[in-house]
Amino acid sequence: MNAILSRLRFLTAGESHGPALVAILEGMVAGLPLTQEDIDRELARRQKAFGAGGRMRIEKDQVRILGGVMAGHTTGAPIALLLENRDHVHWVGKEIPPMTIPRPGHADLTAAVKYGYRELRLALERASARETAARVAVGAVCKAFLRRFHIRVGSYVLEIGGVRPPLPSDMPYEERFAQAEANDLRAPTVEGAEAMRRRVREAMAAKDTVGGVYEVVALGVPPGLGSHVHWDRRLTARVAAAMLSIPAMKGVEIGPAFENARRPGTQVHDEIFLEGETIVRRTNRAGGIEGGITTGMPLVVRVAMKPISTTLTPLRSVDLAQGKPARTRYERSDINAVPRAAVVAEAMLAIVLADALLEKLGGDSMEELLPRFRELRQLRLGDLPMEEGGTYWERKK
Ligand code: EPS
Repeated sequence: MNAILSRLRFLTAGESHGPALVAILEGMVAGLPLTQEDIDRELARRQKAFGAGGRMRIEKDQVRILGGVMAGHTTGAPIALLLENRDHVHWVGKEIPPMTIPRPGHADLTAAVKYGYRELRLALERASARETAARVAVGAVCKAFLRRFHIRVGSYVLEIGGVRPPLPSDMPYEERFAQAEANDLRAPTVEGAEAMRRRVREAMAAKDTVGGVYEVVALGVPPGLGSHVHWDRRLTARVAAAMLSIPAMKGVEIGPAFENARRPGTQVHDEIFLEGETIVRRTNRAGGIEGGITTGMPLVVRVAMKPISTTLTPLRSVDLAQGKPARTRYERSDINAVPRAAVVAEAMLAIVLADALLEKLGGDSMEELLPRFRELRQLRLGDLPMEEGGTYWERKK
C-alpha cells in the first residue's frame, strides 16, 4: 500500500468481530483543524445503503482520536484512530463451529492456502470489508486537509446489478454528489435510485447479491500533481492501485477509458484552447490525468465492484474437513454494498491526492503549505515561458 504513497503512510489493524479497528496515519502536517465530527460524518456515510446487511443495524461507527491531534488541530505527529466494533460483545464466549466450506469469491480458500488456516474464519475476519471503516477514518483526515485547498472528493453510483439508469452528461458534478447524498443507493438522479432499488429488491427476492459501477470524482485538483518521469510516480497508477486495494473492486477506469479505446484519437484527446491568457480544455475524456499528471480538470475514476460473495443461495464448494463436495452455508452479509464501496473509494482517492499534494508542496505545517499552494504554476501563458531557438541538448540555460 505504502508503495503508492510518498509522503503519507498508514496502517490499519483489527478483525471484523474483534474488539476494535485501529489506524495510524503518519506524515500529515501540523496545524490542520480536525474534529471527531469530521471523521464520524464520513463513517456514517459509509454505513448507508439499501441492501446493507444486519450488521449495519448493530454498528454505529464513531472514532476516538488517540493521538496526533491537540486543541482541535493536528500536531504533525502520527494520528491514531480507534473504532470499536459494537458487535464484538455478541461473539465473545460464543460457541461457533469451525468454518470449513470456503465461499467462492471470498478469501476463505486462498488465505487458507497461503496461511495454513485450519478454520476459515481466520481468513474471513481480516478479509471482511469491515476493515474499510478504518480507511474511511483515515480518508476523512485527508478530506479535511484537501478542503483547506478547496479540493473536494465525491461519488455516485452509475450502475447496480446491470441496471444503468440514464445520466445527463451535462449534469454538474456538484449536483450529482448532492443527489447521491439524498438517497440510499447513492444514485445521482431520483429515477435512477428507484430503478436501482427495484434491482436490489429483485436480488433479495432471488436470494442473490449484486455488484455495480460507481464514479469517484475530485474537483478543484490543481494541475501538476503526480509525475510522468517514473512508473511509480504516475498518478494514474497510484489511483488505480488505491481503488483495487478495496475488497471486491475488480476494475478501474480513468475517465471513460474503455469507451476511448474504441474511438479514433481525434475523437478522444481533449483539444487545447486559449481563452485570453488561460489555457483551457472544453472536454475531459482524459478523466483529469495526462502523462500521469493532473490536468486541472475534474479527476474522474470509475470503479467496478463484483457482487458480494456471501450469497443466501448456496454455491457449490468443497468441505475441506470432510473432503467431500458441499454447498456453502449462509453467513450474514450485505446484498448490495455498491453505495458503501463508493464512499470507501472516496477515502482512498482523498488519501492518494493528499499525498500527491504534500509531495508537490513540501513543508510541515498548514501555515507553510497554504502560501505555497497559491504560488503553484497554473495553466496561464505567463506561467509557461518557452525558448525561442537553439538545440535543447546544448543550450546553456
Ligand atoms: C462482511 C460481512 C458483514 C458486513 C461486513 C462485511 O459483516 P458480518 O459478517 O458481521 O455480518 O456487515 O461489513 C462490515 C461489518 C462493515 O462495517 O462494513 C464481509 O464478509 O465482508
